[in-house]
Amino acid sequence: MTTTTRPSTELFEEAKRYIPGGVNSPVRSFSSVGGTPRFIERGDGPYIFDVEGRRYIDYVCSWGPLILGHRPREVLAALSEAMERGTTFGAATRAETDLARLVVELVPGIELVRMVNSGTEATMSAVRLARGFTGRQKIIKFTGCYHGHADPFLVEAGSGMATLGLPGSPGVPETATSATLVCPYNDAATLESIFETHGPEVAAVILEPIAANMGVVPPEPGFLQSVAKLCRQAGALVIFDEVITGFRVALGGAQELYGLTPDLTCLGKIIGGGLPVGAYGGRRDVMEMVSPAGPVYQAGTLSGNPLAMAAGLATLRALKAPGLYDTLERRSRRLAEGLAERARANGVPFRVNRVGSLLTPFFSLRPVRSYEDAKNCDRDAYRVFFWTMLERGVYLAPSPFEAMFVSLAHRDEDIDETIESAGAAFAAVAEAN
Ligand code: KE4
Repeated sequence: MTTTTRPSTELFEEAKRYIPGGVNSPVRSFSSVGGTPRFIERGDGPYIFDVEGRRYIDYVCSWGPLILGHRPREVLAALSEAMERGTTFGAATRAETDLARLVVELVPGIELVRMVNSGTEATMSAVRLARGFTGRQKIIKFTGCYHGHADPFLVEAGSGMATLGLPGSPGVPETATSATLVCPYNDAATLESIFETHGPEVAAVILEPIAANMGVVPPEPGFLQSVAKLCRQAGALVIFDEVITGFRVALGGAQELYGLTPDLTCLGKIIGGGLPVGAYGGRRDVMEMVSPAGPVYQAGTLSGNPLAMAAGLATLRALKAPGLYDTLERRSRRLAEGLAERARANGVPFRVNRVGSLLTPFFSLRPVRSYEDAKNCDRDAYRVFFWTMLERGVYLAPSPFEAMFVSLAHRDEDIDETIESAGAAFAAVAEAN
């Protein structure tokens, strides 16, 4: 293992000479919290270690994929076995069928599934498929939801778009977003009025069944049911973007948790076990429109890559063990309650939105139920909290519009240490106010 003594500050300056903004994905730049991103040398279990050897309890977990923690032994074993046989063939392999069969077994709404290489590829393909299947053009998304960086979604998106305050993006032609209608999340009344005006032209509604790119904002009771009902009445498809929630909030994702089956589901992150995998799947009659079975074209050189399939299979098979989601629930609840207790002890306005091991700390007195609510939270307080936690060895998302992820590698002592550090971080927030 090569260790470098050059600090992150120097590495970041060099990176910026060759990579836009010094990073390969904007949110990693720490632009929302300021300062220099830590260059990470390695990970192990619940920890990551930066190039200067500092250890952090990691709650980013690569933005969700690492539900088993870093370097889980079953994933490393599967990868080294697969690597002995080569890395990629550009041809059909058994591993692709094995992972597809397991996804069909685990995700209620998926009868047929196509592997791609990212969540963005999954969502953009699902929207193309919905348009091809219905013969309609319009899609509806929700403000603050993020579905990756494909053109049709870059309107009032969440995640890095929210972090950077980008209402849209240069380079996205008007023609690409003119068929994208936007509705506030958790606002069934506005959705109904959009359908009243545009219903017969709507191909699909795409949404995160639990929003996690404006921070975590769960669906209000009845909201998902209203989406499904309005779509059914209008002949539009329901697309659940479960790139984050898939295999995270339950083994069958949010659709299992809420007992609501969409027409199409988009997956990413956990399905690849830390390697690049996205997937989209759903009703057989819809998915059979996908090339070469049907006319809707979509392709990818490394889709279903054998190494990525091996990592994904090892991860999903490990998640089938009984009781794991109860463990995640118990530890995550203890973390959320501990954070809230330390905030109260320091008189800091604070709340945690949480579903299972997916949670976001909000510096707000009021409930956070929409993108507007999330944008009104105290971002300066989050910045102070973030840096104090980082200096105390706890690595949170460098943006208030993301989530914390608890993995099965986070033990009780790590949760306790995190809560301890949060006490000092809330004191620093109170001090700064
Ligand atoms: P990717 O193309 O980044 O694999 O997935 C896009 C995507 C689609 N749908 C949802 C609900 C997502 O959260 C994402 C990507 N998530 C962000 C973090 N919130 C990835 C982190 C990043 O952009 O670097």
